Amino acid sequence: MQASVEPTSFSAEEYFATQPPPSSLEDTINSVREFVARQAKEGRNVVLVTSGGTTVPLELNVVRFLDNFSAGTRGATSAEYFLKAGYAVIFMHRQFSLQPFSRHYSHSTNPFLDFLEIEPSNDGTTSAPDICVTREMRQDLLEVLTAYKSVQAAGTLHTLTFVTVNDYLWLLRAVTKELSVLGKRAMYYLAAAVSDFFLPRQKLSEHKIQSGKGSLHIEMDQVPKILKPMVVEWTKGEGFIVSFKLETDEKLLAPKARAALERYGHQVVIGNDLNHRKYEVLFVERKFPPPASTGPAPEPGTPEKESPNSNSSQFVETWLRIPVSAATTPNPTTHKVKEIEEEIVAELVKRHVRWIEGGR
Ligand code: 9Z3
Repeated sequence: MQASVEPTSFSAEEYFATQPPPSSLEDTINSVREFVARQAKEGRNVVLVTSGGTTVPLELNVVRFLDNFSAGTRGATSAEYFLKAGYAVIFMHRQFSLQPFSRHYSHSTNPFLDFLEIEPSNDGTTSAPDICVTREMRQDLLEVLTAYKSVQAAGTLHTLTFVTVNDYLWLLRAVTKELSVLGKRAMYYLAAAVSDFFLPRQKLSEHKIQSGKGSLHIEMDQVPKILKPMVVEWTKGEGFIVSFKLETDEKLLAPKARAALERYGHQVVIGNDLNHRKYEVLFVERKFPPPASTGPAPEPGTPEKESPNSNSSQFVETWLRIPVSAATTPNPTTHKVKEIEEEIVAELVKRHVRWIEGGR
């Protein structure tokens, strides 16, 4: 095989045969196996939530890298609502991106030091002063802390970390295979923003790319489309798989989401426009029963365009919206904004129940 010479597009199989796994993969697999076995024994459904953006290093000793946009809000927020709905959650996220519960006190938007105050000891002794939470923040913190502690006590959240797109792909395959033992009771919620391009290990410069030669030209290869093997091989068609489609041109959302669904054969694509993602998303699902396939599956690496067979009458498209004001202005009584993830998760839980019961 010539894959290490000039590969231009990898199948998933070629990718895993030529790119090295992260060094901690074995330990991760063991921890996931144990988590899944415990949840199965305790009768919980499990959802894998992926979250945050992947990087593509340009050098082996990394100084520069390409990044995909995502703060991790969608994934971290959704994970909380899945936990609230009784799911156990495997939260696979980009290192340092937002996490369930602690996301409420992100250092940039709501630094926790700002709602702590020092109370001098008033018992006349020289004992150390106390640290208190300000009155305005007390109720809010109590709610978040209570939910966090109860999830910790129940042991229903398992957190994994990735940085590069290579870490992500290896982890996704390994975790999916472990989770697939639950069959239909497993859900896969793929909210991470994953690079479409990467530099294979064989093409990576070992040391920092030098600037002496003027402009920089890099040719990247296409990341393999892993949804198809995920549906067919890793989960054997049993898992309930939800992917996200991110666009900046809203006109492309529906056709691209339909094309992804048709091409990979999973259950739901949620389309979101970068600038409106906090208050509207588009659910795209196949009508049931699905029409007979009219052609062979495309070759790996084929661009994801709408096929001539694709027509919108094969799909159900539903906009899920919350008022912009509710998503951006805190409610005066609760001091909270409405989060669209609450609605997204509620809709998916209903569909997952139907999926488990053997409906569509
Ligand atoms: C998403 O579309 C997520 O909803 C966002 C969340 C990345 C927009 P934030 O974390 O952002 O709230 O800041 N994720 C999927 C993006 C993606 O890479 N999709 C692939 C594509 O569009 C398909 S799997 O081609």
